[in-house]
Formats: sequence, structure tokens, C-alpha cells
Amino acid sequence: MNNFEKYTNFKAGYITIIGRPNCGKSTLTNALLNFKLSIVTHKPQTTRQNILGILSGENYQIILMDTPGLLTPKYKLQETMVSAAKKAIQDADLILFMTEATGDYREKDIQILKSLNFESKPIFLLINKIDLIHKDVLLPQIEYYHQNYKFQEIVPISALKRDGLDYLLKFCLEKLPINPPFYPDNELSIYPERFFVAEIIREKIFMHFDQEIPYTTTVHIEEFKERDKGKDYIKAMIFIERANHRKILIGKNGQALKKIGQMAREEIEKFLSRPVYLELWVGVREKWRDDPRLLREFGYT
Ligand SMILES: Nc1nc2c(ncn2[C@@H]2O[C@H](COP(=O)(O)OP(=O)(O)OP(=O)(O)O)[C@@H](O)[C@H]2O)c(=O)[nH]1
Ligand SMILES: [Mg+2]
Repeated sequence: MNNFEKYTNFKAGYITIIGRPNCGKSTLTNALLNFKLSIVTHKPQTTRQNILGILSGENYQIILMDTPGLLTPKYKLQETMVSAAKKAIQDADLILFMTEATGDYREKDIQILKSLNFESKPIFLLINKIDLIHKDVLLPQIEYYHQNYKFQEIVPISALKRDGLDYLLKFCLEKLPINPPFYPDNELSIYPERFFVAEIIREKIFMHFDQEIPYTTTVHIEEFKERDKGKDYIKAMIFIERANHRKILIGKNGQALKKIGQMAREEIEKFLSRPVYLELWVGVREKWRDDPRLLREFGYT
């Protein structure tokens, strides 16, 4: 078969997952990719930038965009998060709008839905976390969205339990345009390894600390030396907004930082499939979340 024949039926396109913080976008991204590419925690606003993942099949290639949760920004970092999600909405061939079956988020979801143009491209509704509810609760939700919005599909799923994902994939492929693949089929993402390494460290900080620390922290990889012999050397800076947070982050006798380092290293090694030596440093960058220059330096704009 020549390339022309091979690609006449090939489908490829961009699919963007959007929704409120914490509804399960990154969990779904990882479940579809069969790989933990995007960090996941129980806290909202975990994802701060678009995460591009490539799902390659026999006759298709989906460029999946996981996005930061949509919210009303209160500081510049959050503005960059919302802009990133909006950019991914523009770039998409298909939008997966995610809500969750539990809790009462309808008001916030309606705000987001108001900003979407249902005429310009197909939008699916994904009702996630159905593992947590009884079916009786689901049907009125489907009915409500069906009555009020022009979703092309409404798909109840559990991203965590991988329930409903086969249907979702099938519906997605129906909407993908005919295109040759955009990327080689063995690639999972196009971002450099150091981006994901910083994300993994941030995930551990989100999981380990409560309240302010996760939100006022960012991670910057200062050195990443690959070595033919021995372990790769990675030096990461954890930047906080206030000097008095340093003590909390480091912990008594350095225990907290040590724990973060250990958890992060284990996962980085899994991600890279090779051993690394990870060094963590803590620095202060006052009000970095509202400083355009620092936001650019840290890769948010
Ligand atoms: N029970 C259950 N929990 C889920 C499901 N999907 C995601 N979660 C949990 O919901 C929490 C948030 O998941 P994420 O995937 O980080 O959510 P997100 O939408 O990417 O969140 P942000 O990046 O903050 O916008 C985590 O604790 C997940 O384990 C699901 O289908 N069922
Ligand atoms: Mg996320």
C-alpha cells in the first residue's frame, strides 16, 4: 500500500478537553493515552498549562489537549491558565466539555457553556465520575443537558474506572477530519522531558501540602544533564512567593522536602524509564503569580 492509499481513510485532528477545575480532565487524558502524562491530584487547579498528548491508532491520530480548569481569574497566573484553555478551544476540531455527575456545579458549568459557540464545531458533553452515583441521578442530568444545549453526543463516563471510554473513542473518531497523521506514531507528546519532570515535582507538592503552598509554588528545572554512564542529573528550583513558606516547604530537619524529592524521583524514573539523581532547591520570587516577566520565565506565557 502506498502512502496515498494508506492515508485516504486516515483520520487525524485536535480534541480539546475543557471543564471546571477538578472535574477529571487530566485523569481522562491519561486514561485515553494509557500513560500518565498529565499530573492528577485531588485538588482543583492542578493543571496550569495545556498538555498535548498524542493517541495513535491504526487509522487515526488524536492530538489530545488537556487544559487548565476554567474559572474566573483572580491573579495573572490564573489569567494565563484561562487563556491557554481558550486557545485550545480555538484550535480544536472537537471539544469535550466535561462535568461531573456528583455535586452541584450547574451554575458554574452554565457560565462556561455560555462562552462556547455550538455552531462552529462539534461539542460533546462528558458526565464524569459516574462510579460515584446511582443511575437514577444520571438520567435527569442527561435530560437537562439534552433539552438545553446542542451537544452532538452526551457520554457518561468514569475516567478513573475507564468506564464508557470505548464509546467515547468511537464517537470521537466519527467527528475527526480526514487527515494524514501530524506526528510520528511512536510519539506521546511534543514537550521536552524537563517540562514533565517539573510537573511531577509540582504534583508531589500539591499532594503533600494543604492550603496555600501548592498554589503559590512553581517548579523550574535549572539543570538536566543526561549521562551515558550513571544517572541523569536534575537540579530543580521550587519557587515560593513568601520567605516564611520556606520553613514549611523544607520541614523539620528537611523532612518535608526530602519526602517530596523521594516521591518525585521515583515517578520521574518511571516516566523517563531511567534512573535519575534529583536535587531540589527552594527559592523565593515574591508575587511571581502576578509578575508578567516571571510568568514568562517560568513558561506560563
Ligand atoms: N471517583 C472518581 N474520581 C475521579 C474520576 N475522574 C477523576 N477523578 C478524581 O478527581 C480528582 C481530580 O482529577 P483531575 O484529573 O486532576 O481533574 P482535572 O479536571 O484535571 O483538574 P484541574 O487540573 O485542577 O483542572 C482526582 O482526585 C481524580 O482521581 C472518576 O471518574 N471517578
Ligand atoms: Mg488537570
